[in-house]
Amino acid sequence: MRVALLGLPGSGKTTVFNAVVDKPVPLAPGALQTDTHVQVAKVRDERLDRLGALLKPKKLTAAGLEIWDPPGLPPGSGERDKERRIRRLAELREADAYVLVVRNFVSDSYAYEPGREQPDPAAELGWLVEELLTADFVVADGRIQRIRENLRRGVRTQDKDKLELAVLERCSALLEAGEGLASLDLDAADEKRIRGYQLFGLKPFVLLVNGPEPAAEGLREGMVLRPKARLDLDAQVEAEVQAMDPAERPAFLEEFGIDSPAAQRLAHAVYRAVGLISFFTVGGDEVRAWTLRDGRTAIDAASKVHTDLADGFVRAEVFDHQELLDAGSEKEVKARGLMRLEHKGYVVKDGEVVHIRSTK
Ligand SMILES: Nc1nc2c(ncn2[C@@H]2O[C@H](COP(=O)(O)OP(=O)(O)OP(=O)(O)O)[C@@H](O)[C@H]2O)c(=O)[nH]1
Ligand SMILES: [Mg+2]
Repeated sequence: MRVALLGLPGSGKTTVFNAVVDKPVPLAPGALQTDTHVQVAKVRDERLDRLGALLKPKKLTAAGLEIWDPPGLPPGSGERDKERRIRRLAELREADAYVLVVRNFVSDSYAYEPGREQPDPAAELGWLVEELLTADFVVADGRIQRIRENLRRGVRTQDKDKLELAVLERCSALLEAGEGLASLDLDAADEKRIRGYQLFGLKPFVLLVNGPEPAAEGLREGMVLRPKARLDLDAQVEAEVQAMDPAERPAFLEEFGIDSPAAQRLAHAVYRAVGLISFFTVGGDEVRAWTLRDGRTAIDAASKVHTDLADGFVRAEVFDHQELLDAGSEKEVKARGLMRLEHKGYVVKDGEVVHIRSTK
């Protein structure tokens, strides 16, 4: 699961990044970030800890979210630099989900726009949404023009092209009207027709208001991307806590009145926005948690673990992790008749232990 942080320069993306990953990157205030930082943030899961305590494997591996921290998106007005802005966004389309970071703290590092020390999260959000949807419009519209041209020339793929064109025209009409694509109710076939364009408007979003206060009136406007989760985070404080020795963190979190660390809250928000669940594998040496989209099947779970497992898939042995904790061992789960043999199409549930029987 690749999660990209998006926001204006100075909104605190790198600070958020440092609050959720294990190896902080240096902040260079005033300097323009040029590269995208990428690290995997571990998803804390008490169920995994309990399985580890029972089975004492050599290795206990948490599920991970790959977090991208790209350079900020400076607001460009209208046509200015449009090409360049759209190209920059193209690389970010590969992410599976986005966290929109808006600044809600006073800052003087807004070098690109003097006099903007006071936060205006609603304006930042509105600008970001417009930028993303404009880029989507350009992609959809470009493709529409090309298909129309192809149809006029009478290419052989007419039927397929016409179906794709119909979906793209629905998208572009919504985008042109300044609406997002969240209301676009695509069936599976139509979704597949335009999946390759990776439109931002069809992806899951989390809204992160970064600052000491939750605040933010007017955030409802410019919400056409319909973030499915919202986080209020003081990234600066959270990054400081994350830089401490893990044993010291809980006391500081309590002092700051923070219920659970940023990494955990961010992971929850992303899980909710995307619709993710966790399943577990328990081998001799390793007990491990994995993420899976809700509604996905045993064969999808198998290919997460290893493509070979999916290729040689025979059956999945499935039981709930709690049944293992209660029984004390896999053998006892089996003896109690709780281990089920499931087919490829079995929909994996949150918290299940899945063992793939495979010919490979
Ligand atoms: N007071 C306060 N300052 C913050 C907070 N988050 C970030 N900052 C400060 O704001 C400045 C910019 O933070 P960064 O995390 O580098 O912002 P960014 O979004 O990564 O910026 P670019 O990479 O240039 O796009 C730094 O000086 C941070 O210390 C916060 O929650 N509160
Ligand atoms: Mg940064």
